[in-house]
Amino acid sequence: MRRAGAVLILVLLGAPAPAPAAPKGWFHRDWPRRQRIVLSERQAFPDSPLAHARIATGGLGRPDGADVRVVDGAGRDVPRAIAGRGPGDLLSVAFPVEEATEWHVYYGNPSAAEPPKPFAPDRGLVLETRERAPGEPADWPAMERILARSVKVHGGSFWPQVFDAENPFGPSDDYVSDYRGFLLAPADGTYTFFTASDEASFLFVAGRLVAEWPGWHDAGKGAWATFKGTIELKAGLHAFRYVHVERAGGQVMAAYWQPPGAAKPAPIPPAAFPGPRDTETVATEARDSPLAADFTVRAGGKWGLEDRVYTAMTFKAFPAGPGAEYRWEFGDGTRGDGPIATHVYLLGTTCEASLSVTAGGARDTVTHTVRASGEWTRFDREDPAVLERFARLVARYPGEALSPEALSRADFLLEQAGRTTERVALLRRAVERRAAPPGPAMHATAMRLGDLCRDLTRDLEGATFAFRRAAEGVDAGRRLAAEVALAEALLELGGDPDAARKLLLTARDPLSGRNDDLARRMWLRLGDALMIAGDGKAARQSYGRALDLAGGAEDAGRILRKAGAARAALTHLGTKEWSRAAEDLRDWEWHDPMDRYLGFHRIAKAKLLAGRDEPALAVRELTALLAGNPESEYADEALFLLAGLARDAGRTAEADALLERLRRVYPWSPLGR
Ligand SMILES: [Ca+2]
Repeated sequence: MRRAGAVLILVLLGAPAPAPAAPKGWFHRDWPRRQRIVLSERQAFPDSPLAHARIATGGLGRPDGADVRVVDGAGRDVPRAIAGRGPGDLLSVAFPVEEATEWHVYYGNPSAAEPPKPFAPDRGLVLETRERAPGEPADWPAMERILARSVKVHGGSFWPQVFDAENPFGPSDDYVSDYRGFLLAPADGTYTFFTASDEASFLFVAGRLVAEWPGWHDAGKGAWATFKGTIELKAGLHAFRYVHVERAGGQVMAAYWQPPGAAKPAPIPPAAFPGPRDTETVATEARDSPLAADFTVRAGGKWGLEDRVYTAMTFKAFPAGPGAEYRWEFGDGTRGDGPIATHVYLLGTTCEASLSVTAGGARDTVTHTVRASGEWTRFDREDPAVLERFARLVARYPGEALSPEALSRADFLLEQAGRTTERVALLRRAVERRAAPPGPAMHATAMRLGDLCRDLTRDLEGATFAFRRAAEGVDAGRRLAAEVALAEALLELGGDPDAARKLLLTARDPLSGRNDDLARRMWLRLGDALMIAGDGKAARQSYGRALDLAGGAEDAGRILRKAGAARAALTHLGTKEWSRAAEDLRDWEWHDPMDRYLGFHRIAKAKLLAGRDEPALAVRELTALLAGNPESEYADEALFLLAGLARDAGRTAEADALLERLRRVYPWSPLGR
C-alpha cells in the first residue's frame, strides 16, 4: 500500500502542469511578464522613426534579451533590436515607431530564441562600456586587439553625444568605451574632427579612422586641437564610432568637430546624433497574478566634498491599488517604505535593490540593478541646499547595517551638516547593535563616538560606553588608546577620578618608554588625576614628562604655539564662544602641560566650564589646583571663583567661608578686598 501511494504521488508530481490560460490580450502564454510603455511627453527627437525602451527585467528571462518581444497596441509583433545590455538587468530595446503610441514589451521566457526577423537601428548613438583587457593602445590595430579581449560588459544604452568624464555603467578605471551609431552631416563639405581624451582614443566617420590620439597619455591642456583629421561628407547620416580606453585616474572622452563654415571647433552636439524617441514604462503586468511588483529608478542629485561623493536615487513603485504596502531594500543594508522613496548612496556602487509589494492578500517581489556612480565629474555642480536634504535622509540610516566605510561617509555627511545629535545616534546604533564581533573597524567607530560624546555632547555615559567598547577584542595598542581615552573622558566629564587614575597608571608602564601622542596624552591626564588626588609632587613630574614630549621647557616653537593658543582661548572666553575656547584650551594644555600644574590654564578652564553651565566640573578644576598646588600664584583666584560658584548656587555661607579663607591665607591678594 505504502509503495503504491508513493508511486501515485510521483506520477502526480511528474505530470505536466496544465498550461496557464493567458489573460485576454496577452501576446503568447509562454511569456510571463510584460511592461506597458508609452511615448514620453518630452522628446529630444519628436519626429524620429525609431523608439527605445530602457527596461529592467528583474533578472527574469535571458540576460542577452533574446526573449524580448515588442507588441504594438494592435497586437502586432514589432521588429526590435537589443541596443544595449546592463548594468545588471537593464536592457535598451530599439524598435520602429510606425503608427503606434503604445506598446507591450514581453520578457521572462528563458527558452525563447532571437526573433527570425533581424532589425538594426539606422540612427542614434549607443555607448557600451566594458572591462579593459591588458595591452598597449599604441595604434588602432593594437586597440582592436584590446577591444576583442575586453568582453565583460558593464552596460550599454543610447547616448546623446561623446562628451563624458566617467563610466556611467561601472567603475571609472580600467574600462573601454565604445560609442557607435550615426552622425548627421548638415551639409556637403569638408569636416574636421578632433578627439580630446585622457588616455587613448580613436574616432571613425563613414568607416574611416579620421582622428586618433593613441597611447597612454593625460588630457594635456588644449593639446587635443592637434589630434585631428578631415573628411569630405555629403549631407545626411554617416556611420560613426568613437573608442576610448581608460586605465586609472581621471578620464575624458570628448569628440569635437568643425563642420563646413564653422569658425572654430566645438563638441559634436547631441543634435548631430539624432536618436530614437523616448518611452516610459507605465505598468508591469504578470501573466499568472493580478499583482506584479515593479519600480523605476532615476538619479536624484549628488553632493560631494573632496573625494567623497553622495548620490541620491529616487525609487518609484508602480501603484498596486489602495491599501498596498511597499517595502524597499536599497542594496546597501538600508530599507525604506512607501510607493516613492529617495535614497542616498554613501559610496559608489552597483547593487541590487528590491521592492516587495503586499496588496489584497498577495505579495510580489522584484529586484533591479541600481548604479550610483560615486564619481564627482567636472560636469557636476556642488549645491549647498542638497547637503541639508541628504543629511535629513542619512540621519535615519541604521548605523549597524552599514559597512564601516559607509558608516564613516554617513558620519562625515552629518558632520558637514552640523548634525551632532544625529551623528551620535548613528554611531551609537552601530556600536550597540552591529552583529559583527568587536575588532579594528568597531574600535574606530567607537573611538569616534567617544570623542563626540566627550567633546561635543558632553555625555559621560555615552563616552564611557564607547571607549569601553573600543577596548574590546583589539590588539594591545588599540586597547591602550581606548583606555587612555576612557580615563580622559572620566576626568573631563566628572566621572570617577580614582578609576581614571587606575587606568592611567596601568597604561603608564607600556607607554613610559614611548614618545608619541598617546604617551604624551597619558602623562598629561595622569597629572590631572594626581592633582585631584592631592599628590602635587607626582602630578608635577607627570606634567613634566608630557612637557618633555611636547618639546621641552626651552623649545621656542612650542612656547610660541602655547602663547598663541592661550591668547585665543582668553579672547574666545571673553566673547563667550565656548566651543572655540574649548578647542583653544585643548591646544594650550597640549603645548604646555605644566600650566595645568601652575594654574593659569585651570583658571581659564574653570571659566569655560562655568560659562557652559557645568559648575560641578568647574569646582573640580579649582579644588584640584588647591589640593595639588596650594602654592600656585593663581590659588587666590581659584578661591575667588569657587566663592562665586557657591554664591551662584545659593550656598551663601559656603561662599562667605571661601572668601574668608582667601583673605586669611592670601592676605596680599586684591581679590580678598
Ligand atoms: Ca586616466
